[in-house]
Amino acid sequence: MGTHRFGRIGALLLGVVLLTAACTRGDDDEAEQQPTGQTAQEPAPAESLLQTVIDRGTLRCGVNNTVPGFGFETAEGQIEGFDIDFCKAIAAAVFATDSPEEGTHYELIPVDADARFNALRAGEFDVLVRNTTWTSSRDGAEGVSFAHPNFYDGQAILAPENDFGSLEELDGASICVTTGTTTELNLADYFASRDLTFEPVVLEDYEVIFEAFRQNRCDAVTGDRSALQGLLPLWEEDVPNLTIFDDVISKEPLAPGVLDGDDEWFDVVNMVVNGIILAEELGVSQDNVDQEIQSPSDPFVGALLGVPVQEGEELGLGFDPGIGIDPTFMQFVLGAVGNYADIWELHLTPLGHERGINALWTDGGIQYAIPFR
Ligand SMILES: N[C@@H](CCC(=O)N[C@@H](CS)C(=O)NCC(=O)O)C(=O)O
Repeated sequence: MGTHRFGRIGALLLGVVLLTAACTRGDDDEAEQQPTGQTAQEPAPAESLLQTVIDRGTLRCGVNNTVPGFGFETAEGQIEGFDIDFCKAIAAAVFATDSPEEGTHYELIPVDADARFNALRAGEFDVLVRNTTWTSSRDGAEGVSFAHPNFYDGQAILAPENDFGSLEELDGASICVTTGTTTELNLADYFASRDLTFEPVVLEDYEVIFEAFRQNRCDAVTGDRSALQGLLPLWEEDVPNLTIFDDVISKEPLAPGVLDGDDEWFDVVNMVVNGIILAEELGVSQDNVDQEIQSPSDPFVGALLGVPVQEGEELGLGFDPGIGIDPTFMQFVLGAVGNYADIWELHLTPLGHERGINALWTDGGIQYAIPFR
């Protein structure tokens, strides 16, 4: 067991104080405050956000800037990562450009876990692309429509490797967790279901969590495995010999989200995510997209790229799914960020993320895009 600077009682009190001070059930509390039968969603907008974004000329994405690999601010002040590329991809699709530029075609608006759904409802951004788990209450009472998950994640626990041999040994430990997350709720359920106890130390973000962990105010930290894995090398610079247990505490399908009630905008976001995954399956990448545009390998590729390949299509009419943007939108998306494997290799492979269940269904995983047809 880890050493406590304040001891068990201190940690417990801290947990209680923080639980009281913070909006601990976060988005779920907020949803519960709605009168029965009503949802937290704003009235439907007069026009689709698609038109608003086109008129504005800039897409606004709500993002994370503290999770390495997914959305992380570099020393140069640039926010980069896997989720950020999905934001760029949507901008590429909407503005028909294969070089979307920050500040022109898209803006990245960092938002923390607890504020994200209120900010989405308040119209602070057009799409939330921030390691956000699709759950029933977020889909329902919170008024969010989730696109196809761009990353299937699971919750994990990180601790000093010499302190605990297994999750069971964390019985009675203090665990740092971010407020307003599924993580916070799952932790309580997981421990209760195994008759284990723990002392929650509920904090607002990873920066504060790491400080608490470094000062022995919590024995372990829980979060999405994707996030913990990215943070581990950074944290080990200060606290060596950390481990992430293999146990999977929960399912965390992470997906971009938009406000309910705007099918046109939802379709654009959802079809971009699907197109990126389908492109990997069809073998169309950032490297070969130009060649595939000139001469598609097969009709499926032609349909993905909006390029005519069939008899009778000589007049230049390619397949159009009719989602309100140029039917060649995937040409721009692939030119800008590439397919799912391209994005993964750029941002996640260097951090040691294995594809695992995020492999394509054809490779033994569960990533499965709808057909473009
Ligand atoms: N996927 C989970 C967790 C998302 C989340 O916000 N995770 C926290 C930590 S597990 C995070 O990314 N925090 C960023 C930060 O701490 O700055 C959810 O949607 O509730």
